[in-house]
Amino acid sequence: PSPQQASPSPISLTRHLLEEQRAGRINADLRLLIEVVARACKSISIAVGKGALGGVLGDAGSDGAASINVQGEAQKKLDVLSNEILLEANAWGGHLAGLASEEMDHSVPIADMHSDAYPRGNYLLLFDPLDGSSNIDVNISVGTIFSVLRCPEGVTTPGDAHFLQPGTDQVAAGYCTYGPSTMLVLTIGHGTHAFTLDREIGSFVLTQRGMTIPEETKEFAVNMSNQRFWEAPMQAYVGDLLKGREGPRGKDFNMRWVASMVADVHRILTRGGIFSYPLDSKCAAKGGKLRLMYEANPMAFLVEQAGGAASTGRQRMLEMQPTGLHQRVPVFLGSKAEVEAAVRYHREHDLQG
Ligand code: P6P
Repeated sequence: PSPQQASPSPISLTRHLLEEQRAGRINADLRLLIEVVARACKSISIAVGKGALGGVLGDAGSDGAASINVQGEAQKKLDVLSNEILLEANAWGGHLAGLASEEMDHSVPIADMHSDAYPRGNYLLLFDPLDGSSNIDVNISVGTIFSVLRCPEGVTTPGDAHFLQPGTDQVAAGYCTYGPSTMLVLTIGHGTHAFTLDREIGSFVLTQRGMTIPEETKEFAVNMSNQRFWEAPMQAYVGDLLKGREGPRGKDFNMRWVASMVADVHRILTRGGIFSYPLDSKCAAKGGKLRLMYEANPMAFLVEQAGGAASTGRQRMLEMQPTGLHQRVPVFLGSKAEVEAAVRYHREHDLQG
């Protein structure tokens, strides 16, 4: 076909980000930071994809002693490897002032990571390097989740407190899901877009511009084995879902639970649904199970940019004022009308006192 008729060439992540920069929606520093994170995710994808052949399955730690992270969870070798890949990739990029990880007790100022030979940037990067890693050993999809905040003016060596900004302050957020295909899903505040890794050329290619979550759904995602530990409003909400069309919701629901947040959220961004990890009596003392800064907030940004909603059950997730780097929160996110229904059960319960 003539050049005019040639099928449009695939849009790489690099080209997409350059177009966003030309449109004034992103600056060069943030564009380059996202490229660095995407490159690190490609390396993690390769490590995850090797499975048992890579010698990186199983628990981290040496001579039988488990390695326990700040969450009190046994680290997998791939948790540690993924964290190291992200640290190394970002140490010299020059776009960051500091970074924080689920796998590290405290945040790390870039200044501490290398000499002043490299320029520091104005961004703070937070990430869960390999979420759902307990699924690695059974070959179920896992993912990397990241969030980008601005470093406060005049702060050259940020500490943990400088990261404690509400989700509405995020300038970018995304995840990379290592599934049948490796996909990067990203927002910079102008829609949520999906890129699929083309392994032959080693580039992420735009495969879904403007992901949109259907307002209504018939699919919910929750770990039902916790039902007896839930608060009353959650018991009532799910109890009514399970009554199906004969119940007050007037329709039958299906259930999915991968127990890998990135996989569950990707399904919801793709076809709708509601994801919930509510308070239960086992995790209530800690505030919930999932972490606010590098799981709930980036996912909430992506979901809202795709027309969905994200709540703690009692307030908009992105408006939560963080009090701790590894703070946990209850999470309801996905199809807007369904999240609003779940919030209604909580509001009505709380009003009854
Ligand atoms: P449960 C994985 O460990 C994780 O942090 C999320 O990815 C996932 O949604 C959740 O915990 C699964 O929790 O209690 O069902 O194993």
